[in-house]
Amino acid sequence: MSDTTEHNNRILVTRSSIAPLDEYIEEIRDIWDTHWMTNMGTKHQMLQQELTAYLGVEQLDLFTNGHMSLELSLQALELPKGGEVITTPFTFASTTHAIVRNGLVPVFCDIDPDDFTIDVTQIEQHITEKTVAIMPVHVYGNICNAEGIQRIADKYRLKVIYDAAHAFGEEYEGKGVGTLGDISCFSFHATKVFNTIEGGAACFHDPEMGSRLYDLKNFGIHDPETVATVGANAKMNEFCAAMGLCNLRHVDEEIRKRKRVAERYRSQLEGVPGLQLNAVQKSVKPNYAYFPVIVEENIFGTTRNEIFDALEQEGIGARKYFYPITSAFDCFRGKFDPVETPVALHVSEHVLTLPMYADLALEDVDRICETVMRMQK
Ligand code: T4K
Repeated sequence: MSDTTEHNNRILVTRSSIAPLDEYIEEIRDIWDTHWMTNMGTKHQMLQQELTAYLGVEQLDLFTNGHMSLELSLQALELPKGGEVITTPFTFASTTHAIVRNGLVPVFCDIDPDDFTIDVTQIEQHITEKTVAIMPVHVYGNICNAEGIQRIADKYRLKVIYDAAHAFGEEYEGKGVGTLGDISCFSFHATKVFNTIEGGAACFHDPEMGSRLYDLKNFGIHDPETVATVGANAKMNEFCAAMGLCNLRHVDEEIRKRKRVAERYRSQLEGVPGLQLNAVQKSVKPNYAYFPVIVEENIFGTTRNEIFDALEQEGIGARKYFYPITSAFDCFRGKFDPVETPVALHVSEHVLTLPMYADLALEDVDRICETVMRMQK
C-alpha cells in the first residue's frame, strides 16, 4: 500500500535515496534511441560490471529483486527436495519463504543476543542426516560469524547461502561481504542503502553457478531455438539498472550521511539503562542500514509498544523489524514452535527500528530521541 501522503508529513522508518532527476534522465535518454528496455541490455551489463568491482566479488548476476536472487540461488544449488536448511527466524519473510518455496525445510537456529545473527554455537545441534545447507542473515547489516559458519559447513559438507539483503557495501576484514559462503544475495529494494527501485544480486565464485543462475532468471533460453532448462523470469530491466548506475555514484556519500545519523542517535541513547543499541562489530566496515533499539521494559519502565505508539502520535513511523519472527507467521501455523528460539522471540518482541536514512535531519533525530526518552520511567 502506498503511503505517499503520509510520506510528505511524517517521518517514516526510511526514505528512498534517489539520484538527482537530471542525472537519471540523462542516464535513460539513450533508451529512447535504442528502444532496448530489458533482456540484459547495456545498462544491465554496465551495472553488473560496476557492482562486481564495487562489492569486490568474483562473479555477480542481477535479478528483479533480492527475493528472487535468494530463491533462485537455492534452486541453482540443486539441493534434494525435503532437505533441511538451517537458518534464523529473526528476518524478513523472504529468507524463510525462499527456503519453503524450493521444497526445502527451514530449521530454525537461535540468534546471538548482541548482533542478532545466527548463534554459531547452536548450529551443530540442528544438523541431521537431512541437512543440506545453512542460510544465515546479516541482519541490519550485522555480519555473521562467517569463519565459524564455514568451519561447520566444511565439516558436514553443507552449502552456505548468505542473505546479505542488508549488507550492501560492507566489508569484513577488508573483504567485500559478498565474497562469503557459496553464494551471497543482496537486495536493491527502494528501502535499502543502495537501490535499483526493485532489484537484487547474487554473488558467487563458481562460473558453473553463474550459468545455472542465468538459466533460471531467463527461462533457460540459450538461443532463440534452444531452451535448455526450465527457468523463471527474474531479469532486471534497463530502467532499474539505470537507477542503479546513478545511485551507485552517490552511495558512498549516502553511507557517510547515514553514519552522522547513527552517531547522533548513539550520542543520545547509548548507555541509557534498558535500551540496547546495535552492536558495533570489530573488523567490519558498516553501512548503517538500520537503527534497531531493544527496549527492556523492566529496566526502562515502558514497553516497546508504548514507545512505538508515542512516536506514532508525534508523526514518527518507527517499525518493529522483525516482529513476528518468521516461525510464528500465520502461514506456518502448527509447523514450527517459536519458543524454540527464545532469544529471537525475545528480541522480536522488544525491538524497535528507528527512522534511518541519509537525509534524516539531525534535529529530527533529536526529536525522536526526546520522544523515546520522555517514555523512561
Ligand atoms: N532478506 C531480507 C533480510 C530482507 O530484509 C529483504 C527485504 C529481503 C530478503 C528481500 O529483498 P527484496 O525482494 O525486497 O529486494 C521493506 C522492503 O520492501 C523489503 O525490501 C525489506 N526487506 C523489508 C525489511 O522492508 P516493508 O513491507 O516494511 O516496506 P514498506 O512499503 O512498508 O516501506 C517501508 C518504508 O520505506 C516506508 O514507510 C517509506 C519507505 N519507502 C518505501 C517505499 C516502498 C520509500 O521511501 N520509498 C518506497 O518506494 O518491506
